[in-house]
Amino acid sequence: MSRSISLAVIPGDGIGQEVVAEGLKVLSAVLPQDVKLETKEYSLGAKRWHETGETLPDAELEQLKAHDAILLGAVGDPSVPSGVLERGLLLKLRFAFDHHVNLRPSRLFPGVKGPLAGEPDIDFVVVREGTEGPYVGNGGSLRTGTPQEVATEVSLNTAFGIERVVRDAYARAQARPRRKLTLVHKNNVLVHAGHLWKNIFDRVGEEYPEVATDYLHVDAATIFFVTQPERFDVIVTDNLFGDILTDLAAAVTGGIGLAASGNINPGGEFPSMFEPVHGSAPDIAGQGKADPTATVLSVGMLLRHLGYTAEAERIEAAVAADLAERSAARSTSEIGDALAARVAG
Ligand code: GGG
Repeated sequence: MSRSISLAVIPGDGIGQEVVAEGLKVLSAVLPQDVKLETKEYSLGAKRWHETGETLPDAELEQLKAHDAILLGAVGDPSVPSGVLERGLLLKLRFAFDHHVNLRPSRLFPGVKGPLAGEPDIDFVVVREGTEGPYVGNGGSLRTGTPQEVATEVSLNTAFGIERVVRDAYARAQARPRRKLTLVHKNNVLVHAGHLWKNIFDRVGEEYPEVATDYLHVDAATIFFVTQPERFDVIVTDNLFGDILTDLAAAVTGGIGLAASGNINPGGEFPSMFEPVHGSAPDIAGQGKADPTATVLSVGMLLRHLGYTAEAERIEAAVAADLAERSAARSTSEIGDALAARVAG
């Protein structure tokens, strides 16, 4: 039986171009001969916006729907007003394709020197809600440009949206050896949204008696990420808290250059999208300094999502081996070459 993958590629801005090239290199190297890989690159991001004023036209959104998955690099550029590309491209994709499960694994690979003493055993996954919270764009400003200016950014939390991501997180926790799920919110202050999250978390938990649960306020969670990261297994949280916590998680597991993510549409109605957690890093763009490992691990997540489990495991093993042996600084393409050689060999 011949198999095929139709992949949409959005390198985007800054280092996105460089790291995606390495991700594709490793993808081509890991796929068996009988798998036909078809990629289509979409030229979206700062350059396109400057040329046409477009961020993600509906026609391209429609074309993207036809792919099995999307690989995205990074979005954002200092020459474009803040928010134009993030909202008009990255969030538009997440919302249009109902990527309500934003999956962000964090693991301290053996040999990686993180900032924490004693090389703690860090291996957890943050299930970040991806389509609600304060990211929905429900806000505006009044009396703009005057000393009396008022701005609102209202957090949207629906029972439907919370329940589906909480259910996803329970299922993931149930499937992992430690079977532990932590809800992170701030329900002592954000009482309306926080209690809705907690009530749903507790109710759904009754269906998962084997999953041990706990609750942390987000500020306490930041402390435990640094002082006791090994206590976490699966974390479920809202869009904003998840965005911030996963950067902290990256910092304690070797840096943002190693942090992979998947924007999952669990029902498969739309293509899921995989991207490094990091942004476009314009300060180092074009210099071959970016670490492509986060993108390569995101390619691994993509393959796992599409059912190529053995290939995903080969990528994870190649990254683990590469990280364990790292000594001298290498360029973006040297790291990509090394990982491609490992997965192929
Ligand atoms: N790699 C994707 C990227 O460029 N992320 C930057 C960003 O603005 N992220 C916001 C978010 O993940 O919600």
